[in-house]
Amino acid sequence: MTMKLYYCPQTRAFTSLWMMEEAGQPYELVRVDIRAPGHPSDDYKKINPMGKVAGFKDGDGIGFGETAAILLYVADKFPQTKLSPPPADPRRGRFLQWLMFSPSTIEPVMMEKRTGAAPNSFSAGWGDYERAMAALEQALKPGPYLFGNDFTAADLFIGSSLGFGMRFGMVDKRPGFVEFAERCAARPSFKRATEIEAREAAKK
Ligand SMILES: N[C@@H](CCC(=O)N[C@@H](CS)C(=O)NCC(=O)O)C(=O)O
Repeated sequence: MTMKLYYCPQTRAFTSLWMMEEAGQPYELVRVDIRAPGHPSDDYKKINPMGKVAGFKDGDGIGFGETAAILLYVADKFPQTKLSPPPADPRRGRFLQWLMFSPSTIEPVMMEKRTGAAPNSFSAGWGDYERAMAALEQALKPGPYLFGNDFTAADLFIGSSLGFGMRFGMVDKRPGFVEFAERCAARPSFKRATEIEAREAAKK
């Protein structure tokens, strides 16, 4: 039952690649060229109905996309990795909240910052940039990770999003964000994923 990660270098699929390296379980990397004419193909849309990367398929299971879903699937499938608090754990709900925070809130506020769109904190699901960043900064303060010493998939996703956002000027380099992103990126799994990414990018 091979796990397949549908991946394209230099995209958001890096977060899922990092997760696979962090989980340390066998998987196959399947290249998807998002810039190829004809992408997304009907075949690929059977994996991820949106046609985006990353995509994921576990053996004969139904394919799916969305980074948060991939991270949660892998973390729950391998409880020994302790990358997700189990369902009965009192931290589970808060873990899920932070796991969803990148797509639900960080991404929209980064776009708000980049485009200069007028915020409407009360009505917009993501609030606004200042509100979201203040909540995140507060949550990261006790450290070293969101749940103390326990590194979870939520740290990985937020570390990845903050690293990306700060690199491209869509997130301010607040000291707490810089330290957190660096701490996450110091993990051996990040180094392995970065090496795979460099190798894959060179094949283009
Ligand atoms: N919410 C999605 C976003 C995925 C996404 O936007 N992927 C981009 C690359 S960074 C993509 O596949 N673009 C090509 C396309 O839209 O066809 C996730 O987190 O997985």
